[in-house]
Amino acid sequence: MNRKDKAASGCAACPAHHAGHLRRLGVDMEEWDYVAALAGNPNVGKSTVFNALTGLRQHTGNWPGKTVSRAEGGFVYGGSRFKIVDLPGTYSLLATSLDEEIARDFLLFGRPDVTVVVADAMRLERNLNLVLQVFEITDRVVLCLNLMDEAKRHGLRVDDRLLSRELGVPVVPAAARYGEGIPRLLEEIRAVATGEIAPKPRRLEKGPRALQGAVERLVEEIEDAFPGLPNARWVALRLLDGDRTIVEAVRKGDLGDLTRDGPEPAGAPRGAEKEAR
Ligand SMILES: Nc1nc2c(ncn2[C@@H]2O[C@H](COP(=O)(O)OP(=O)(O)O)[C@@H](O)[C@H]2O)c(=O)[nH]1
Ligand SMILES: [Mg+2]
Repeated sequence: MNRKDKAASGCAACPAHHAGHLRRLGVDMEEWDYVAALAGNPNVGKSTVFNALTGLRQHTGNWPGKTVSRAEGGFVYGGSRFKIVDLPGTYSLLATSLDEEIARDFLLFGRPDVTVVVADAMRLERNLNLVLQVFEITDRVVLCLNLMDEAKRHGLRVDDRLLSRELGVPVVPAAARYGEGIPRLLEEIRAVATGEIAPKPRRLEKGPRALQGAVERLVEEIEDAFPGLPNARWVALRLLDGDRTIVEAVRKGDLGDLTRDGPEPAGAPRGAEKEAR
């Protein structure tokens, strides 16, 4: 579908209009205002969404120090430059595989301004597992409900508005292969990244009081030991759960190094030129 045609028929207030102002930067991305991460199960159309947003070319390389390949690219939208990082496809963020570890560490320590979780509308229940895990790490989530064409073809209807209310984050139905939903996805990415929209993702219950107390005590200790570390609460929960890599990182004292191990070069101009909200 041609974006310009769509834009011409839309009004200035609707997402299709803004899509007309999408400028794909492909690999030509040296500075950015916002970082967007793309997460999702394998084979849900993540790369298709990525390509629709950035143009066909993507910069691929390996994650620092790891052999798993990584793609990043960029686009300009609504007057801001976005860098978008395609995370390895995973079913969970429990870090039982290298892919999961990379995806998790980027969300935790790379601190993207917005995380787009791409989900398969045909297999929503299975996909929601990852969605809920991402909610534990960050508020700034947009859910892209992809493969809607397939879902429709199989007579499956998804009430995206109800889903959005239940989950507490924007939900964008899409058929990325045909460019459907991309204009609205761009708009939600912008709104969440800039803070114009503040999603309130549904979290799992806090658990029993004893657990809450233990988490609070641990958070204090973690923050003392690793000043400035984001997501100390999440780290505390993983420690209580006996997460091997996190336990090891705390023991060795290099938990903070996970941040530097992320895909962004030190001193990158992240957020340096953020627009007024
Ligand atoms: N029918 C349909 N197929 C899609 C859509 N989006 C992606 N695909 C196809 O799904 C397959 C997996 O897509 P890909 O982007 O590689 O998924 P990834 O593994 O999540 O990166 C490819 O054959 C895509 O062409 C969509 O919206 N509708
Ligand atoms: Mg892919």
